[in-house]
Amino acid sequence: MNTENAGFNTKLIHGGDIDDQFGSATVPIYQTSTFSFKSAEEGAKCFAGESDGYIYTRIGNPTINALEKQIAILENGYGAIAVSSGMAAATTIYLALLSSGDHIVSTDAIYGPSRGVMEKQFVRFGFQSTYINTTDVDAIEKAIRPNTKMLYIETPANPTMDITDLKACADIAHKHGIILVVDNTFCSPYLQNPLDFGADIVFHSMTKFINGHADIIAGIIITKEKALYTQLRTMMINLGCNMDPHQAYMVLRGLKTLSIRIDRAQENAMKVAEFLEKHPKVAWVKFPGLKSHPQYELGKQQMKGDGSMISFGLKTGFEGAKILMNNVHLALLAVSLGGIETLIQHPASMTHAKVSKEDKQKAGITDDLIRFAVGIEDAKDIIEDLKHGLEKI
Ligand code: LCS
Repeated sequence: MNTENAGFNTKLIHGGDIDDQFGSATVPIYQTSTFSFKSAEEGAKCFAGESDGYIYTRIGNPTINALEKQIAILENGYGAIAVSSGMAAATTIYLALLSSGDHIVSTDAIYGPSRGVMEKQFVRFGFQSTYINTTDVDAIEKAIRPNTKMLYIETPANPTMDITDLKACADIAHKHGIILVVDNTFCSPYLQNPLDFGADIVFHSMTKFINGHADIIAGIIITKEKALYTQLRTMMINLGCNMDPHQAYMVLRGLKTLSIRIDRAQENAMKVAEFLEKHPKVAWVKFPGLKSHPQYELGKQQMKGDGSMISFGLKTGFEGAKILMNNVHLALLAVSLGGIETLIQHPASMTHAKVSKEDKQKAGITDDLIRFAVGIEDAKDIIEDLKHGLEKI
């Protein structure tokens, strides 16, 4: 079926490849490392890029390719490159597009390792980075240097839930001739399409909403144009951080229910956020659906929904948070997010533990911040669980 003019949900179900050979309703798993050529001439043509036949799974594979095509369609991109994890996506982008002496400007409150790898590992290769609060558009302008090559943002940011203006970032990036990269993990293509606002590259940890079932680690990079696509694909092939065909099959399976999972999770999240905001032991709540969110209006403009991630703090700080985390039973005390189950975690001591105390403070990753990833259970049970845990404080 041609889904070019179809709606998002139809594209989710019918946007991918179909099996012409046997009419299989799902994309088959081509669990192979290599592909045979019909002749020496055909093999030579494949290697010369004159034929688009498959060669070797690190380079390309029909199951992986079906996922790449479908995500590229959902993000309105030119093409997509599937990789082994969200971190593989981030590091492939850094390594493909930055050289020694180049500088990036990035959101300070991003997933800890996306920042840690730059500041602690890639600094050895001469990469320079500045981390700022990207909700402040003027601060972005000020942070750009003559050697800045990339503006890298996460919106909403993990774990502060700060929302950065996509259109303003695209305008700044293009005025300065730099590339805008957006980590779209917290929204998925269902809730936000950064390429439509002018971003050059979008990536996802598909471990989260896109796969959605807490059983796979995976990532994907989507580009607006062919040139960046080719550069990134070449780096992925050479780094060898390709996806496995079985992994791609699992993600294709999870992807089909993306919109109905998110619809339920964000409906639950709204109820949970409202409950928390009214609770006497809760000091503050940050959720894009609450009018109290500092970038509420911006969120409504660039996101198609509020998502299901909530940050909040207790009046009793980290001591209270520990009691809460030790006394919830439905919510799993676990990192990750975007799955069908509700998770609770403490970023300052878990996902962002390796960010220095001073940088955490500056980025708003305070000691009292609890991150709550709302799942698709019944809202009343999630709220009951929180109520019970909060009573113990
Ligand atoms: N980007 C964001 C926004 C993330 O939240 C994560 C993982 C990654 C990239 C990396 O993806 P991965 O390699 O794990 O597929 N976030 C995690 C989190 O918040 N808790 O556990 C993992």
